[in-house]
Amino acid sequence: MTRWIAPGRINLIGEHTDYNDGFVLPFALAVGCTAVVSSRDDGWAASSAQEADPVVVDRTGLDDAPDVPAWARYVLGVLWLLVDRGVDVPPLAIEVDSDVPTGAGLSSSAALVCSVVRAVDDHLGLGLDDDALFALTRDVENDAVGAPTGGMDQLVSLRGLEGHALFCDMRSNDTRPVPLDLAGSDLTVLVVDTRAPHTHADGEYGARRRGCEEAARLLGVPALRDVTAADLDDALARLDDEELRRYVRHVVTEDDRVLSVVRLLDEGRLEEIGPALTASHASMRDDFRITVPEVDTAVDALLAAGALGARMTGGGFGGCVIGLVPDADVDAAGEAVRSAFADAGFGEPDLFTAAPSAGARVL
Ligand code: GAF
Repeated sequence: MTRWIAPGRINLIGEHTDYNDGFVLPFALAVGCTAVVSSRDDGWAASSAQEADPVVVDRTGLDDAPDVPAWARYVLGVLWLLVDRGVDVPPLAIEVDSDVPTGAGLSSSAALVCSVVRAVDDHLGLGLDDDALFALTRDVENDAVGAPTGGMDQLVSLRGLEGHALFCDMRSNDTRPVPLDLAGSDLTVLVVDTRAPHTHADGEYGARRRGCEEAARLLGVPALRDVTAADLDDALARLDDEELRRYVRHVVTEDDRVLSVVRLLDEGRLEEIGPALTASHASMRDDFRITVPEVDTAVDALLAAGALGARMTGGGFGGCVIGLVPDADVDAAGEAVRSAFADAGFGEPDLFTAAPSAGARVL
């Protein structure tokens, strides 16, 4: 039986730009979710090594299965949406098993849906092309699960490449691997899982997205990607609402930072990207307002301990922080974060390193 794996991700830079048709620069992690598909006699069955009970449904639609838990909607949603697209999907059993931490902002859900999509496409011999695979994974999250996310996580889980970050244009969905030679630069991406609870994350994410769409409407552009850094002051002057102004400033400057980091990486100047990472964090903290005290504390501690740059990664309101740290300073940086958390009375963070790994593939 063929076993597919799809990875979680770290976003190096470009936060909340994907649903504004903008730019992102994530990389795939070594941890991932595996999926195996087999035939059965009747209905569709989803089982997970991380869940006690399998879920079995008949082959009807989403509306007929309102009680399916979220993890199984990611699995069965693939089949529901294929039926929607006119595919005759036979009775199937899908088994998944993941080592991506959940609730840490490392895209365990993208790993799940991407592994299932690749495994189902393979099992049924559908031959979906890159664009169709991506559209299906994104639609499962948006339509079958109901999370209004922007597609970055699925794109990098499908297309990540070892040793590279993935530059993604989220309007065209074109992607290009960009070298991220950490070892050759004696640098480490140190990840701090703050384990801060994701309070209000879902509602706040949707509110940011709606705010950005409203700002684009008021500015008369299809999406905030169409406001360039050169247009920013003029655009801000045309908005009355201070909150919308802050959203626009974050998205426009963040797109610009992604482009500047891509330029530096293309030129082999990895050790120079730190200031852009730190500026991205400041923009998320002060303008987009999606950080929490734990992530701000981790960023400050990493920078004070010698990180070249540090930022929260992912949707926000908790989750992980990354620091770009010289290899020689990694232990001290980790200690600095632990001690800052203890001083602030936060729970113990989890620390690990991350290297750019391959996207979805057969194991
Ligand atoms: C989450 C979403 F799933 C992504 O689409 C993206 O918007 C990210 O938050 C913020 O950059 O991971």
